[in-house]
Amino acid sequence: MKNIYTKHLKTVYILIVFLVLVAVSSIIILDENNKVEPTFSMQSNIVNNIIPKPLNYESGEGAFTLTKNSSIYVKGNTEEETEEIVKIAEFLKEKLKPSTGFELKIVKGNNVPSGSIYLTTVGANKDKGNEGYEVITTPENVKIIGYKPEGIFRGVQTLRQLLPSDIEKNTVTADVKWTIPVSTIKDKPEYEYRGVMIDVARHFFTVDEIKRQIDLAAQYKINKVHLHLSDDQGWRLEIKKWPDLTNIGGSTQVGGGPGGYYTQEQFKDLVKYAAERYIEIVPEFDMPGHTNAALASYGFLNKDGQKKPLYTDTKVGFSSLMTDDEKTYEFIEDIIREVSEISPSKYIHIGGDEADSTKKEDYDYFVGRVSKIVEKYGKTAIGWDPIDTSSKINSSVILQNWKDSNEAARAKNMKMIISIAEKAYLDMKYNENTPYGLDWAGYIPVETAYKWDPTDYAPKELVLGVEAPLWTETILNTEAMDYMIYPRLLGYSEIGWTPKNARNWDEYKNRLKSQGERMKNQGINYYKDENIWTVEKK
Ligand code: TNX
Repeated sequence: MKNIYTKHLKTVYILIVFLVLVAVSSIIILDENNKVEPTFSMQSNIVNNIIPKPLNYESGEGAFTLTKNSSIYVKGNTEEETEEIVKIAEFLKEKLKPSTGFELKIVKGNNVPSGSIYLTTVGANKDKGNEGYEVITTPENVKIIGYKPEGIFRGVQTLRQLLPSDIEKNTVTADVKWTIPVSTIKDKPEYEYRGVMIDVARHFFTVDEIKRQIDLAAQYKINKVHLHLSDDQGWRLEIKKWPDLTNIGGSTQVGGGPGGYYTQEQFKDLVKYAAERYIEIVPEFDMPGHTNAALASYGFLNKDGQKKPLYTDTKVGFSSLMTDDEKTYEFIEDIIREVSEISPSKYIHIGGDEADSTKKEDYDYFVGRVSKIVEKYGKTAIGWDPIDTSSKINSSVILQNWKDSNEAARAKNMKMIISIAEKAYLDMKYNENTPYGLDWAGYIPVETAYKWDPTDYAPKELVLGVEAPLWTETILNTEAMDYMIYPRLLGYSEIGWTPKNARNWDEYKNRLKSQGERMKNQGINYYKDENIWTVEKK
């Protein structure tokens, strides 16, 4: 009797477990295909899926619904600030339009009716800093408040992620209810410099291709896009005084393709596009090594007065500017002057890496002198290590640390941008099957890319922020670029934004998983890591 009873119990137990499993997996699959209307529990899930993870959030009951009758209200502390916020409202409106089909009205004022979004700096606390914000959602309104418009812009990126992932589709999706869960998010970044670098020298990418990357990175609150504008294989920015830099030096790329360059007008257009997304373009001219494209453009830069042949291979370390010739410094000053006139960034990156054909004492003198030219034009110089080892370099220069060797920078109290190759190089393959990229610094799976902190490499007070560089020796098109950048950039953005003690891989993994649908809707060719997107792998 007792035995039969136990047997029964077991069967019932197994049946229950089975039913629960079926129910759970069907929810997950429906969620993946986005076929179900969000329920409240899934909406609060949305609050928990934001990347980079906000500092603080509380979810409540109910939801705000965006409809075609919603408006975006804006109000700044001054008329000028209001105008700036109007531009952010226009950005938001344009982001919401393709999938909702709504032509949201933008209204100046604070008499916000129910059903509307309100963007404001009025009454914001200074301790939010330039990029901090709050997104306060009630069933009636969504209010984004920042101390500066920049903070509102960062908050707008959070708002996008609070809406169902269909919001990122570029065609009208009529059957979706555009809800935002009731919640209060208070947020601000850990580090002020959160960058991505694109090497447009090894392979050239058009203005539109770079704009697309800027727009995609902005949603994850990246605020610097560093352009590597010159290297052995190409010079990519028009310099009016020295037109052959682009006519000759810009005429090729790795593998011998046609290359290309940005005119100063195009560069200004890029800068403006980035600034509308509160992203600063950081221009780099790599020197004294990595300069063959310049040496091939002008004979006077060479000892024998002869132009070097153009170079389309990938090996490095063979080229050097003449560090003991005044013509070199006049030439560099022309470049710095022209760039500082069209680049509002406070930084100019002067390279300084792998100058294997420059004697150490010449290198030290050269980088010191060039950093002074940068200062003369009101800018701060950034350089790759070993720039910090020059006795002519002090804490007015920023080190971009790509090797784990920053003792000199520490000793001099130099600020650092952490870009350690083994963790942060977007051109490193994910694993042996990755169709693009290099592996000299090892493979960087999505997990490795996430599991580090800048303070593993430098004392916190010296860390300006983090940057993930994409070198493009093997990157020929947007498809490959997307694949290497995404999804790793989401992790880097979070490392720069979210404090170390609030980050955890197991929890991040779930948020990353839910971002897959958004990236897909945006047409990003992201790497679908099997450890994260298991359901899609049927
Ligand atoms: C090293 S990182 C370089 C680049 C290459 C890259 C390839 C650095 C400052 N220099 O010139 O493109 O490796 O991963």
